[in-house]
Order: sequence, then C-alpha cells, then structure tokens
Amino acid sequence: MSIKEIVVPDIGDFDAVEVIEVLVAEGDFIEAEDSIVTVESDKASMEIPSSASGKVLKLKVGLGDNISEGTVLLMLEVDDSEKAEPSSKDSSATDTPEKPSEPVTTEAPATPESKSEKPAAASTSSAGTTSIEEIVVPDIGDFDEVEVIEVLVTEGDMVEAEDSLITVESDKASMEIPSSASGKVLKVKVNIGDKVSEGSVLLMMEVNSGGSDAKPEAAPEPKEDAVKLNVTAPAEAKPSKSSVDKLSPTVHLDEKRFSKAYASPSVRKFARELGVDLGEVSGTSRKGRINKDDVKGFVKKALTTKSAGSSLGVAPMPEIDYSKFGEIETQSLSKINKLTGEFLHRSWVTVPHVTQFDEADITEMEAFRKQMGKEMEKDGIKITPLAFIIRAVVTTLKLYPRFNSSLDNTGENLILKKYFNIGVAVDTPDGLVVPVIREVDQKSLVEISQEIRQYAQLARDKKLKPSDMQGGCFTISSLGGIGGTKFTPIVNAPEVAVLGVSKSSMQPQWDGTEFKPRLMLPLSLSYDHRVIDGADGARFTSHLSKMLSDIRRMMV
Ligand code: CAO
Repeated sequence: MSIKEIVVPDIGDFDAVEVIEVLVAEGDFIEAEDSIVTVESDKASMEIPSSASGKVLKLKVGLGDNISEGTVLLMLEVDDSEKAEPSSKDSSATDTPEKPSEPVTTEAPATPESKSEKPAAASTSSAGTTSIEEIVVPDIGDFDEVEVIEVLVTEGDMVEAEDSLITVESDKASMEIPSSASGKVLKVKVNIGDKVSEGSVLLMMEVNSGGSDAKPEAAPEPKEDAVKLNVTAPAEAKPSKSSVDKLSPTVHLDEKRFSKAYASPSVRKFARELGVDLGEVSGTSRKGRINKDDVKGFVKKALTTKSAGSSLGVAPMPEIDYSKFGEIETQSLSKINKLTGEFLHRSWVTVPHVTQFDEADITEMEAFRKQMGKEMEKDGIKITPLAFIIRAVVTTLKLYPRFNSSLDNTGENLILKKYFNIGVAVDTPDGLVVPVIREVDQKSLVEISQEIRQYAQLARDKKLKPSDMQGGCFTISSLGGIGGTKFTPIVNAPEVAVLGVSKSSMQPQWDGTEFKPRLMLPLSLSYDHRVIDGADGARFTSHLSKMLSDIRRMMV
C-alpha cells in the first residue's frame, strides 16, 4: 500500500475553476478514470478523473474551492503490492505516479483515519487540543438490536453535540440518536440496515477539547432524554424526519422509493428536511446519483409549477406501458432537448401568452433580395428573407421599446434595453438552440446574413459557446424555409416577445380595383400580456408588416 496525492491534470484553458460538485467521499473506493470533482468555468463544466485506483483517505477540496492544474484533490491509498513497487509502512509510503507530469509526494501526512484506530488518542492542533473519540449509542431504553434506517452524517461533517447522527427503527417506533459531543466526523462505523444497541460504536469523532473555539468536553454518559424520540408508539413506525415537512413539494414520501434512490446521506437528510421524495428526483451526477442541486431544482420546479397554478387539481400523468399495445423503442432525450424543454415549460406556465397574427406583402422585398442575391452570388454571399426581417424587427423595436424589455424578478419593474441583440432559433439534429446576433442596428444586411449562416453552422456542429446564446432582447423563429402557414411560438423568457415567421406564398390581394397576385409572408407575434397590451401587439405587427412591404421605410 502507498499513499498518493491525486492532483488536477492538464485541463487546457481552465484555470482557477470552481468546484461545483465533489463526486467521491472519504472511504470510497475509486477506479482510475472515475470522476472526482466537477468544475465549472464561465464557459463550460467538466469532470476531473482520478489518475489511479484506490481508497479515498482524505479529500483536499470542497465545494466552491477554485482549482487549477496541479491542485491536490485527494489522498489515495493505492494497492501497489502486485506491481512490486517500493514498500511502505503505515501511512507513510512511496508514491507511484501514474502520470509523470503530476507532482507527487514520497511521504503522506497522517490521515484522520490512521489516528481513528486509536480511540481517544490525543493530538494537538492550532485551535487547541484535539482527541479522537468513539461516539456510541447511549441508553435507549427498551430498544435493542434496532435497525439503522438512515445515517444522517457523513465523513468530514462538522457535528454539534445533540445533532442527530442516525435514525433507528423498531417495530414500535423510530428515533434519532444524537451525538454526545461536537467535532468532526472521521469515520462512520454504521450503515443503513445494521442493527445497533446501547454501546454500539456509531462513529469516530475528532473532538476539539481546547483552544478558543473549543466546545466543552463531551458528556461521556448521554442522558436518556437526549434521544429524540419522535414517534412514541404508533402501530406503524415512520421515519421521524418526514414530520419536518416545511415546504412539502412532495406531500407523501414513498419510503420504499426513497430508500432505493441513489443519493448520499447528507442529500437524503436534506431531502427529508424539505419533504422531497427522492424517488421523484432525477439525479444528474455520475451514474445518475442525486445531488443537493437536484433536490433544490426539484423544489424550485415544484414551486414554480404551484405558483403558476398549473398543478391545481391536475392529476399526474399515469404511467403507461405502451409495449402492451405494440412494438416500441425508447430514446433518451438529448441534453439540449431537456434544457430547452425546461425553459419552454417554464415560459409556458409563467408567461401569459397572446399571439397576434399578421401578414406582410414582401413582393418588392423579394424582387430586391433576388436581384441582390444574383449580384452577390459570385462573392459567395447569400441573403435570405430572415436578414430583412431582423432589420425590420429592430426598426419596429425602436418605435415600441416595451417589446425590448424584461420584467425584473419582483415583477414590479420593467428593464428597458437600449441595445438590439436578436436571437435566432436554429433547428439542429439535437434540438433547438438560439444564438444571438448582437448590435443588429449597427450591422448591414450582408453582415447579418453572414452571421446567421455562421451561427447556424456552429449550432449544427455543436460548437456554440454559452456566451453565443446569451444577452438576447427578442427572438425570431423562422420556419419559412420549411413550410406551414402560421404557428404560435413560445416567448423566450425573460424576453417579452417572439416573432414566428412562416413560409411566404402567392396570394390574391384586393387593391381596391382588382385582385393581384402578391407574395405574402405570415407573421405570428407571441408576447407576454403582463407587459404588452393587445393593441400594442397589433400595432407592432402592423408596423413590421409596413417595413417589410416597403423596405425603403427602414432607412427613414
Ligand atoms: N418564406 C419562403 N421562403 C423562405 C422563407 C420564408 N419565410 N425563409 C427562408 N426561405 C427560403 C430561403 O430563401 C432559402 O431558399 P433558397 O435556398 O432557395 O434561397 C430556403 O428557404 C432555406 O432557408 P434557410 O432556412 O436555410 O435560411 P434562413 O436564413 O431562412 O434560416 C435558420 C436560417 C437557421 C433560422 C433556419 O435554417 C432554421 O433552423 N429554422 C428553424 C427554426 C426553428 O426550428 N424554429 C422553430 C422553433 S419553435 O418556436
């Protein structure tokens, strides 16, 4: 055995990036290439893998830490006996680097675990004297050989005296067993399903018994009433924490599903505190593990749905086994599908939508565009109707500034934007994305056309950066190249309006004397009725139509 420092390898341009998730815990066995942490920069997030297999002795990073190449992530106990590596004794060992580039130590510091084998052994720290103590089950009355149904702390946690450590359950009741001391959890000695009685060792704790912030010495004999007995003797035992049902996004916890959910004890504890049934939460961590953010996301979604009133009286969708009716194939949604779905759903339920339909006579505009197209073809430039529409939208936004705004989070103020960044919905095989063309008011038709093509290409090659899709004021969704007569686009909140464009077609138009064939472009403007009145919606599309019908007006 040897102890090895696992460091951040070369991660390209990432420097001082924030740890947003720690994927392993002290005591875990990990394989080489298993992810250790997830980091996130303003551009992207990535998981940092381990360069070796072994047991995690000590985590050296926590959530919110900024790390760079070479930062030590953890101390790993590596089994190198089979490789005939230089031998080691105790916790000091010769390291065997797997990657020569990684800085490594030849001697590892004594870990808390190595001390924990000697209960109550004293050591000193800058804060004062610390000792390692066994925390045991106190006198719990008639309870004997009761099953641990929940472990509420994890290695590395700081615990106060009286904080609950585990929940046990007999056939009569459930109860939480509190800690008899304050300190840091070095080693948890029980697991869910274990049977414990008075005197069973629950964990090894590093107790700070001196120094300025030291807590009083732990009471060696916990009193019986220190045990938090939540259910005195019901016919049916229930885990006690479910009574802490503060928010109740999920009213009833399905204990069977809850216990099967893949989540750490701290996440289970957190979920119980919020009344969230983990069985209903999808995990986004490695191998689908549920993290704290997943629980928060679930609560947020539940609150949004409730505040939107859509859950009132609406029965959940039944689970249907479609294979009973014929052959099926299950395809998982792409990441883009899922993200877009969440955004669209939020907009759909939180924004009161109205859609205004209109048409623009683009006969002259198309004649001009085709003429320009011929002239520019030799330079490889192609202008589609969309570039004209973007320009006409900006001219109209200038006249109706409320369409270029967002409500703030209080819903009481309107933020009017003085810049004109237009999002363009792009259809890709993985789903819909909306890159943003910036400062459109300062760009020529040719520049706008080129940017549309570049962004569409980047989107389809999956090369758009998050920043390419931020800062939009107003979105245009053009299905004109595909077909259809009209549609009702969903507002890309927090924007307040979106323009849908369908395929132009020749239509007979009455000019006061006779019907004439004109090329008509269908427009569908959806807007947030909290910000925009119906009359303004109709004024906006009328003006837009006028601009497109006579593009010389855009110059005025
Ligand atoms: N009416 C008639 N023809 C149109 C048209 C319209 N409104 N808009 C475009 N066309 C024509 C173009 O002129 C081009 O024809 P030619 O090749 O003969 O010149 C053809 O349709 C294809 O255009 P395009 O789609 O390649 O280019 P674009 O600039 O119009 O659109 C882009 C670019 C990226 C927006 C588009 O490709 C796209 O992805 N659209 C789908 C957006 C979407 O999915 N929206 C739904 C979102 S749900 O709200």
